[in-house]
Amino acid sequence: MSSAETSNHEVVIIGAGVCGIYMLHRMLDLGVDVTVIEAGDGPGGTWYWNRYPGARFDSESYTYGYSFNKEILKEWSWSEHFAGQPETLRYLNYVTDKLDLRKHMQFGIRVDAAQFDEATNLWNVSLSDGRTLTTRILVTAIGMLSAATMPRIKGVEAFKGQSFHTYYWPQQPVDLAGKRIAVIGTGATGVQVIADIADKAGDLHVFQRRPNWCAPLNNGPIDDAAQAEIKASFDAIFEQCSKTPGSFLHGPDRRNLNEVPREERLAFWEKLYASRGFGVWLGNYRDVLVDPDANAEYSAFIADKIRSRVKDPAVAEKLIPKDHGFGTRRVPLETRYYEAYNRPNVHLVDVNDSPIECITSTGVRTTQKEYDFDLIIYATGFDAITGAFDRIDFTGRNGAKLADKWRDGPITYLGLQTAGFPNLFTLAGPQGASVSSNFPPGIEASVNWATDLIRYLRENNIARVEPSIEAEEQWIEEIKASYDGMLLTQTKSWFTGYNSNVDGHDKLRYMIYLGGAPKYRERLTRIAQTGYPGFELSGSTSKRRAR
Ligand code: NA7
Repeated sequence: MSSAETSNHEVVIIGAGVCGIYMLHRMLDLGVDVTVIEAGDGPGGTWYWNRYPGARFDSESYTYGYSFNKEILKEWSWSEHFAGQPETLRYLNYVTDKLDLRKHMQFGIRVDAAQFDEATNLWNVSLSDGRTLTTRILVTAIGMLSAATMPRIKGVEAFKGQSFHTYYWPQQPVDLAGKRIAVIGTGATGVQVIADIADKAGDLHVFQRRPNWCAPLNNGPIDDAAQAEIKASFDAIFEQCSKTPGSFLHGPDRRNLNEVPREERLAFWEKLYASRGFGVWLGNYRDVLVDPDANAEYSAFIADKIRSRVKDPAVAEKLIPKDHGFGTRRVPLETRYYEAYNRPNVHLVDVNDSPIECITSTGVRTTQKEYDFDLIIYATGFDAITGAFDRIDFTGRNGAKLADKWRDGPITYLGLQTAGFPNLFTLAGPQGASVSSNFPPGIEASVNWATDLIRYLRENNIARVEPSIEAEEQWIEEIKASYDGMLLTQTKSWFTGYNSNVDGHDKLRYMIYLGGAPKYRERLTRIAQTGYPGFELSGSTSKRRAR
């Protein structure tokens, strides 16, 4: 196809990650003319890009696979309780081929801009290869952590050695053996990288601004007996996930901390600390994430765990967060992270004591010292949830820009649509429940809902759907109410819209729905069953169809 050519579709999906793959499958089932535009050279999204050592998910593997296809559940065998990135990427490629989706995906192409044409009720989608697509429905499946952010440190370009953000870890092997390596950033990503490369690097310097509360992943291989049990229990596994607020296997203990005798709760916490996955965060007494005293007591328990694992008491104290309580930011799950600091080749640099002045051609200069490195790894996070939207120039009705509308924080209805941008489905975007839950179950609910609405539009020859301003206002109030009392709203993190490397992201933003996945799903079902209240359905496609 020549670069100036335009092709028409009924649905265009941006992104071939976990969400885009499932949405494509549902659209093909519906008999829709659909194409997927993907920036990577293959499917996988998050799992295509994040190839850094140690990358793996913190959801139990068997809850991370799609639940919708029994044959896939039977055929695919996860090798570990928490699979690493290469395995997850293989899985997503396997699903893509199993469902024969690849031929509907266009790789290595970015969507630069999308403009809604009110005369035709179509979106014009401008691609990085110069082509334009037109489509009635535009679906974003662009990832919530896909807009990587580099630190605002002078001299990043000056470094002559190898350096990259973890999101852009090269596809070719990176030689770490014996190398002098810097890692900047100690979020969930930094923690995974550090733990994984500590015994490979010659010298590893970790530049830490704020420590996080980390806890053991307690990963392990899945043996044949466990595999058979998992495969026989998928109904129960997904049923359990459907009941918990975050769609994980782990839901809160319904008691408050003080209702349980101290010895019993200490024994319970020991059990949580030794158990797999997010139980240590999400399986706790219900008041730990809302009551400052309960949170302080649990944080003290975890702090002691860190002290017991790090030999140098001064280093241990540096690794214990003092500015926020356990679980009020995303809890990195780790494998021997704290033990890495017991190695003679691993050094913690607290940038609060010695701020980084600049990156030099040979390394990093702090106010106290100059370091030489062969490799600098930036584990500095993402312009989370809305960053990927800001990188596409969306223009809705009356020339309105999405970036302007969302400048001070996202505004949506249900996290699925936004007024003024008809037929734009923001799956896995801000203010839905998928961003605050185990991702695949979260997106399955949103994709199924969007599919039902698209079917409804087609069956009724309706040209346009968008939420009313009133529905949006009401949803924002609900989102705000869901933040009420949550300790995480008092902490700066990507959950609450903070990023020191992005202009304007220095105050609380209402990025995610915190009311829990079951309540959110109920809401979606009710709206679909009652004719989509809060949405304005207008225009007719019947003439177009009759032609
Ligand atoms: P995060 O959790 O946002 O972590 C980014 C880290 O980078 C964090 O420790 C930041 O410190 C640090 N950072 C950012 N800028 C700087 C500068 N300028 N100097 C020093 N340190 C800096 O991103 P991740 O990729 O780790 O995790 C994102 C999600 O991916 C994760 O939650 C999982 O769901 C998967 P700060 O804490 O802001 O002081």
